[in-house]
Amino acid sequence: MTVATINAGRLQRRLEDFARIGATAAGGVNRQALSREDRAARRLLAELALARGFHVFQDAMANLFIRREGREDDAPPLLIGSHLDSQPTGGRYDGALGTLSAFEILEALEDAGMQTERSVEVVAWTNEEGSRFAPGVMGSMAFAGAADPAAWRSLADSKGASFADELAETLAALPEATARALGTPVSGYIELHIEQGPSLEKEKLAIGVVTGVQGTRWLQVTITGEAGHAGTTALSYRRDPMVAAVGVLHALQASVMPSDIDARLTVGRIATVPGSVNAIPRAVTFSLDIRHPSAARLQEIDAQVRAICGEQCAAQGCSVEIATAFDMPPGVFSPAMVEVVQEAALRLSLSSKRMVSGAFHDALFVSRVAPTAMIFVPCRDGISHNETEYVEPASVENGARLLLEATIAAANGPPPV
Ligand code: HGY
Ligand code: MN
Ligand code: MN
Repeated sequence: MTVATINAGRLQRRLEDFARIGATAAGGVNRQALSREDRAARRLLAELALARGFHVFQDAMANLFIRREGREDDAPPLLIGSHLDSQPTGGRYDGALGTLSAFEILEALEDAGMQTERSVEVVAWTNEEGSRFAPGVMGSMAFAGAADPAAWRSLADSKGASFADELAETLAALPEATARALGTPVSGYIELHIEQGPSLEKEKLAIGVVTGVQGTRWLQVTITGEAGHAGTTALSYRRDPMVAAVGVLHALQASVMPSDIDARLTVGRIATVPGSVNAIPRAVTFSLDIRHPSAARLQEIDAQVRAICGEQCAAQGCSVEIATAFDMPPGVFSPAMVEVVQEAALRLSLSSKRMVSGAFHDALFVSRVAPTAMIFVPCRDGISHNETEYVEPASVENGARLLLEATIAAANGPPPV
């Protein structure tokens, strides 16, 4: 047995190989959950795993698991990984870095002939992004028993594709994967991910030791007025939902983030019905992604949204409906598993700081059923959910080296509680 080390060149090539699946002209990826491109990436990973003699499993949510046996074969494995699905104009590192680095850990252990006490499994979670089918983190949420997948069967994407059909096709596309029960126990989970923010790069730090994730809530707002002729309907006769929507968005943008440095409010989608140039719309719908490290503040912002919608819609003679499409309270990771990551970073002399994640991750739901921690590495200018997302090769290597060191520590000896 030799000392396991990361093969940085192999990992970089893997990142490039996977970036070609769903590649966009601007250098990013469009590999949305349960799409043909997502299935192609899952197939490539499964084939790489089978070629190394690892076992491949998938559960009813198509979460994909790759297992390398440990000495205590029947003990719950240590789980490492992330996701392979992307935003429609996503970057080549969001999710893929953590998933492919985790696979590199299995290969490094195999190359060194190093056996761990507990088995180590790589996971690629289904639909982390939630962009094609909301909510996000579907696979890990179902794995943690925090949602019943049956509730999602009637979902369809913006083109009418059925979630149930796409899930079935994804499962059928990997006959080599052994079926496994949803929520099979694990001894712990460590996820490597890009920070998707600027702080590590600005502070010239190699690593973020992530202690938790802020809360996220997605609201779908529908404002209904009265359709009418664009040319003949004077102001006094209008009940224009777009005027109400503009009033709501202006009031929210002018108050929520300017008054609270930790608050985030984003309007990612807006649409009108019927969407005709020369018809006053009957209805306007828009999405709101609100986030805060404090659950209480998240609730206050939600209440502020509802109050402002009520005022602006009443002023325009419109009605409003607000649906909650996703509600993920803030979460804190296991101090013991965070300490495993922190001590590994110190052993490797990697500069680090502890931090809370602004983005949500699968780790948040997995932390409800197993001791969990995350590792962040810097990305250029903190840019993500953008085709120009980039990670320096040195940061890729730092992240993978730390994931290997933490994996060996967490897979041997008593599992962190
Ligand atoms: O939206 C998020 O926070 C995650 O990156 N999908
Ligand atoms: Mn991600
Ligand atoms: Mn993302």
